[in-house]
Order: sequence, then structure tokens, then C-alpha cells
Amino acid sequence: MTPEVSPARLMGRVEALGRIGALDGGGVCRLALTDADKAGRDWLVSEMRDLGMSVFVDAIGNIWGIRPGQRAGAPVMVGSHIDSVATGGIYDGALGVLGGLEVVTALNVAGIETETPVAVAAFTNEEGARFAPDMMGSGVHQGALVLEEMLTVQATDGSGVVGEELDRIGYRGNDAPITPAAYLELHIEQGPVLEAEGVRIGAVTGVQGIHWTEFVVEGQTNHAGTTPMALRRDAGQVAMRIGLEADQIAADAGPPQVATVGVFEISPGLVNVVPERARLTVDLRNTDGAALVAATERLIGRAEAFAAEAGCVLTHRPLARFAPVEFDARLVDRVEAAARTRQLSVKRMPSGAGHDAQMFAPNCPTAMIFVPSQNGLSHNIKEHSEEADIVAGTQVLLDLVCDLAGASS
Ligand code: HGY
Ligand code: MN
Ligand code: MN
Repeated sequence: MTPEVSPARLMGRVEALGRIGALDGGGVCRLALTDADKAGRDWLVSEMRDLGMSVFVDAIGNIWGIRPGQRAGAPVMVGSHIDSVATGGIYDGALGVLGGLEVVTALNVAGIETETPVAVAAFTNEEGARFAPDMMGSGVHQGALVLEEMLTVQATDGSGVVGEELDRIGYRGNDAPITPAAYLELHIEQGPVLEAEGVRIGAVTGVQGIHWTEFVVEGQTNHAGTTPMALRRDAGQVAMRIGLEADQIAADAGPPQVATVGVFEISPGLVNVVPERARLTVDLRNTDGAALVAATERLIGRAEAFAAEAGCVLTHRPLARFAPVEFDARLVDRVEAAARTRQLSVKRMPSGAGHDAQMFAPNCPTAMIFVPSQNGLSHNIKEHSEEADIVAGTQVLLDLVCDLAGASS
């Protein structure tokens, strides 16, 4: 029998990390590479060291701790991220890292050795909210993104550059990335499915594709009253049409296609001045890679037409381009079996959100464990998951690690 998760110990860490970068009204803001992110990192490294783990940091700031096994070699790795969006909840990402700490703690307390080492990881800038793309750290760690390119990425709000911010917070390391024997990620579902169906565990089969595109429209300020519509070069109007096109793409395609205009800025932003500049981002996602490519092509084509019709200049750039990913079928089966062994209802399902796991999937057996999100809310300060579900998901993680890493008491 594998050791049991301690609810108090696990939730104590969830609450402790949740106090770092806490927002007054609840939730957290630990944007990547900010002081709050640094504080979370420092706390995590201290926890890892207290557990007797050796701690490593690579050149993009990914952190991983290793609990030695009876033999050296590639570890079974569990992990996620501790950076958040600006309106973050205390569970998104944190659960995968803290569930990993609970796994190691439970093994230590039970005096259980594993044949292979066990690693717990926290990847840099999973969210991509301050520096695009998302999954930046895990993408570099696993070879999907180029380190030198990522180090020069500017914050979308102009607040810094990745490499300089890593230096500033003291997390530009030089440990070599590793490819684990297997990668498991515990995460909140961040959607409505498990709760709606009354299912405790999600055995995640893969992650949908993600395309982020930034558009900048340059027009001309003019008087809102005296300028006939035909003589305007209205950057705001072009931006709105691009946003509506994104909506129409999702409507025409139907589920699972989704479209989101997350950033929408127009200037000078005065009630009686025709806007001269607009900047917006469009996030398109679909489980069907070809449909997603076609959706992005349609969006860009229409955006160029809108700008030409309005006499405006359009520039656009990809902020993220990730194809859909399938997880290792046998490992997904083992997630499902581990849940059933604990008499937990379980459902196989794709992930609507991006995760660090998608970067590991091409390189090693990879799978994810979902727990329900209350009202399907996430990237929202009211994000919540029930303690019983968090404990259940962590127990499944612990059981799987014991199985995969060859635990023996
Ligand atoms: O955007 C995402 O899906 C993830 O939260 N980075
Ligand atoms: Mn996440
Ligand atoms: Mn997130």
C-alpha cells in the first residue's frame, strides 16, 4: 500500500504559497519574474531543501528538486508552475508543484525508497501573461523553444526583458535541462466538465492547439465631428472588426473552437478623437490542428482586408503557435486505473488550457491528472477546488509515482 496524503500538510502549503502575491480581494498576482514570483520561488526552494532534495535551476529559471533513488538515472518528474496571471487563483499551477512536494514528504515520512529518483519541478512563465508565449520555461527545457530567443522577449506591457528579469530576481541558472523517465502533472481542470458530471478525477488525454496573435493598427487621429466616415483612417474601427471576426470564427466553427480578444488598447483614447493606433491580441484554440491553422489564416486575411479598406497600416506577429498534443495512452490508462483503485470516478478528457505537460509529451511518457474547478472558474480570483478533490488528486499522483518509480518500504 502506498503512503497516504496528509490533507493538513498539503493544504498548509497551498495556503502558504497562496499568501505570496496575495490580492486584497482574494486570489494572487505572481506574474512571471516579478518580485512576487521571486518570493514564491525562494519559498519553494527552501521547502525543497527542507525535504532533503537537491535543487537545480536552468538558464531560463526553471526550478527542479530531486529526491535520490536507489539507483541514479532519469527521474519520474511531477510538476507545473507557480507563476500566475494577474487575476490568478491559488490553485492554477500551484497544485502540481505542491502535490509534488506532498509526494516527496509522504515518501520521506513513510521511509519509503524508490528505485528511480523523483523530481518536483516548477517551470518559468507557464502563463505567458507578461511574456509571450506561454509554457516558455518548459518549452525551452524540452527543446520546443529556443533559449536565446526567449531571453530577449520583451514584456507585452513593456515592463522588462526575460533575461534581465531572470538576472534581477537571481534565477538565471546554469544547470542542464533533463528529460525524465516520465512526467506527470496534477492540475485543476479550469473548466466546467468534471463538476457538471460529478466526476472526481480527469485522466487527461491531451491538450488542444493554441494560437496567439498580436495585431497593431496604425491610422490617423482626426476630429470625431468634422471628419466624414469615408475620410477617416480609424484604427479603433479596424481593431473592433478584427475582434468581431474572431468571434465569428468561433461561431462558424462551433465547439471546441474558441476565440478570445484578451488585450484591446486604442489610443489616444479620447471621446472626440478618431483613434490613430490600436493593439489587440487574439487567442484561438482547437483540438483540431488543421482547423486551428485555417482559423488563424482566415483571421489574418480578414484583418489585412479591414486595414486596407480603412486606409490603415496593419502589422501582426505570432505570440504563440502550439499544435495539439496527445498524451501517452498507456500512462493515461494508468491514471484512470489509479483513480479507480481509489474508488474515484474518473473521466478521460482533453485539456482546454495549455500546460507544461504538453512540452514533455514528445520526449517522454506524459500524462495529467485533473481535479474539478468550482463553477469551472479559473484565471479568476474566485478560482476554487474542494479540499477533498485536491487530496484525492494528490493521492492518485502519489500512487502513480510509487508505481512508476518502483517504491519499496
Ligand atoms: O493559456 C493557457 O492555457 C495557460 O493558462 N497558460
Ligand atoms: Mn496552469
Ligand atoms: Mn493558467
